[in-house]
Amino acid sequence: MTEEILARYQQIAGTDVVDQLKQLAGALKGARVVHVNSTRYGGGVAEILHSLTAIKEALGLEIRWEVISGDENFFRVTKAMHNALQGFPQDISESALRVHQEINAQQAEILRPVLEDADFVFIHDPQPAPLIEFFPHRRGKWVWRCHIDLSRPHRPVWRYLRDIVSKYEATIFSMPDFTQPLPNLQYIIPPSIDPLTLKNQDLPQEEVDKIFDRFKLTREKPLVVQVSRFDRFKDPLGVIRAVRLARKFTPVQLVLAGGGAADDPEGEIVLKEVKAAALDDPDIRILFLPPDEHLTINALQRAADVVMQKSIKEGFGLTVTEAMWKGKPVIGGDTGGIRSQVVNHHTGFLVRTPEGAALRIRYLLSYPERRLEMGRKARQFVRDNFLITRHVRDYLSLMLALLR
Ligand code: UPG
Repeated sequence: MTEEILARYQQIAGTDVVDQLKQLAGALKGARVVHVNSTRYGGGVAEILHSLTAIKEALGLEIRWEVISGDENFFRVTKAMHNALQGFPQDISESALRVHQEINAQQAEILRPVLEDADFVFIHDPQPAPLIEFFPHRRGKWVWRCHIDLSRPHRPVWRYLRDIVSKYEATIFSMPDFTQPLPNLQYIIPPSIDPLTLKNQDLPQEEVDKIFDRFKLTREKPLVVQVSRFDRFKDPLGVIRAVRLARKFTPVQLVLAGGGAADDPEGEIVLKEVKAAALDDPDIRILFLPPDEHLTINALQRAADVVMQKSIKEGFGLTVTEAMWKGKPVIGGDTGGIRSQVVNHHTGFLVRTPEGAALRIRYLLSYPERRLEMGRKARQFVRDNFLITRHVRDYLSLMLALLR
């Protein structure tokens, strides 16, 4: 089974790539690796951890994925922290920070048997970051993995988090722009997608076509799609505005598909705002999907003529990578990790405003040949840079470097 999985990756990424992974994993045989984050379903971090743990296991590593739990209050505080770290100033009180510490103290006791003995512990994002404070006698190497755009954090909140993440042996960021003055080793590892999952595997055309009937979409108008959690950083209102501007010149319909994540309590509020903005517009569909609708997302991305990710802040943007892998040029916000994927005018377009996005929608819909050509380049760019095999290689190399 294991060899079978690796052979499938080999077909896509090449023999050399998988051989190198086996060699690196061989040098780490017996090492106990644990990843910790704050949700098992919904959002990019969970998406990555599902694949990362599966492929590392296939390579023979002893790997676990643990999820901390917290109450509503905890996730309200951590979402405010997330917003502040991506540059939206937030007032976070001392008592709110105490909630962050207290829940982590409780979770540390639950996870103690696993974390105390691990050789490598990867803690994802700010929610579980304080766990390290409760392991003064840890024996393994602890690494903090940041998934968000930390280029311009709200200072008071960053100062609080900086004191915590300074205790880790190393930190990982998705782009050089996000690194900060820290006393530990900083690594740059961009995220990735897994080409073998339901979300990204090839689909028969009938499967793609079903989307039109299921969601009552017309085949008469080109389809623009944005897939995202309902989060203001993803600018769903900007997407609606862009499509409305574009359709003054060319017919177009829009699907905004999203779901919630257990660690994101703002989703419902933003969804309401989006529904209010779309009102009863017959050419705008708002889809709130359960977190396991991977095939639906896959089909929607394939059915789209144009995929958008008009974020105003983005750590990386797996939805961009997913669409590019399906041969779609992406119109993406000129920000964060989207810049490392969308090579302007080659694999898509970078935009700053709804007006700019509308112009690019019209362009891509007017020149189908260009759309196909950019889509081909986009797929190749993902194959070369953003597949899970590259991601695992980076993790294995980092672990080996930390052992030296
Ligand atoms: N998704 C679904 N269903 C939905 C909506 C989203 O399955 O209804 C998936 C989507 O296909 C993708 C993931 O959820 O696989 C979303 O990932 P991403 O686009 O990366 O956004 P975030 O959830 O915001 O993830 C955080 C960062 C992001 C970074 C990611 C991994 O904000 O910038 O790429 O972590 O580092």
